[in-house]
Amino acid sequence: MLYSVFIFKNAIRPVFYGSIDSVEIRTSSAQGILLEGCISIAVNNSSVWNSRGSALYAGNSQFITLNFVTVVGAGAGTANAKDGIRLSNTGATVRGCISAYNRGFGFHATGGGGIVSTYSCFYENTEGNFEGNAFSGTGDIETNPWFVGRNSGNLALSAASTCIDQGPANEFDPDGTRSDIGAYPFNSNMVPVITNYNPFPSTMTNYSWGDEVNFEVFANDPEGEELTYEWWYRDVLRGTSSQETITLVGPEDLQEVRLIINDGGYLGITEKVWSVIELGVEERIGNLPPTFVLSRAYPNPFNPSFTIDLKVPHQGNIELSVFNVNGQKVLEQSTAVTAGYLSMQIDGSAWASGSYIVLATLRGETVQTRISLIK
Ligand SMILES: [Ca+2]
Ligand SMILES: [Ca+2]
Repeated sequence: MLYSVFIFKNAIRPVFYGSIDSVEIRTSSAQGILLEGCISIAVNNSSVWNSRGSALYAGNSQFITLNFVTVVGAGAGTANAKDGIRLSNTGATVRGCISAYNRGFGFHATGGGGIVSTYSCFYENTEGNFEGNAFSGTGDIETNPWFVGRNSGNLALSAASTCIDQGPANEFDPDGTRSDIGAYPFNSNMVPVITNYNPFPSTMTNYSWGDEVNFEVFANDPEGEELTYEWWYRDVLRGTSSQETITLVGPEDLQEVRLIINDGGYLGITEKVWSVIELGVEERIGNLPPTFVLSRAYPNPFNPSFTIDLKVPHQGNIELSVFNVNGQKVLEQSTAVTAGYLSMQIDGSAWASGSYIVLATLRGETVQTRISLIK
């Protein structure tokens, strides 16, 4: 979020011509956008919310164009009347703009000739919507723009907004309808809906490295648009249909398989993520692993005790220790073992909620895992 935009004629590198595109200014301590002594500046698809001064001020400039600009809450944090759009000795075009809930006027022009706004929305400005040489013109409305979150600075239009499809004709609109008034067009495109998926649940706990897993999703689009699919695993695109077989590989103990479903329309994406947690090594019954392995710690989170599964290549003593996140040792024990697979249950009932690191050492080989206690 930007603080403010100031363009002055006496700046070190003056900008007299140009455009300000898609800027969002939130809680500026002065004017949100201040244009002074410019020749020709366009402000496009931009918004100012809760500026302490006027949201958009232009003075002593030849020509300012405001296209699809939303200004809300000017005069925030002050008792002074501050306007949404304030022009002084400046020619201007105002079209497709929203000026609402400002402490002063919605549109206030002094000096120069009359300026007529078009296809714009003015609403709930404390002093009034128009003042001085500012006048309402073709297509203007004075009804509630129904922002998604006026108090949080989310100035997107909600489905109830009267600004939808009321902007200038023959302008770009992302969902292909008539343009909407304001900086943020309403998205009438409904995203794809997932009706079923495999594996279920999407938090996967009982899989091992090397497993081939069949992923599958059933989805449709409310408007019936054709869907495309992208399966991503370990930053690689694995497939583009509604199902994909993916071989899980190590060594991280937390991985994600991510599916992106796209209807091809404006913001028409639904994502689905499978989390692969605490993968064990591949089980091969009858073949002991050549190294000491901690294959699983479960349940995770646990309360009050959990179990670790170990694969032990030779006999010896397992030195087990558990640390909390502050590095303090909360458990230490030594257990004589023989070669094979074994499980050890660990009691954490005396511990505080939090993450713990479990270390097990056998003949100088240390394995570890992380586990959480939630009380
Ligand atoms: Ca529209
Ligand atoms: Ca759709």
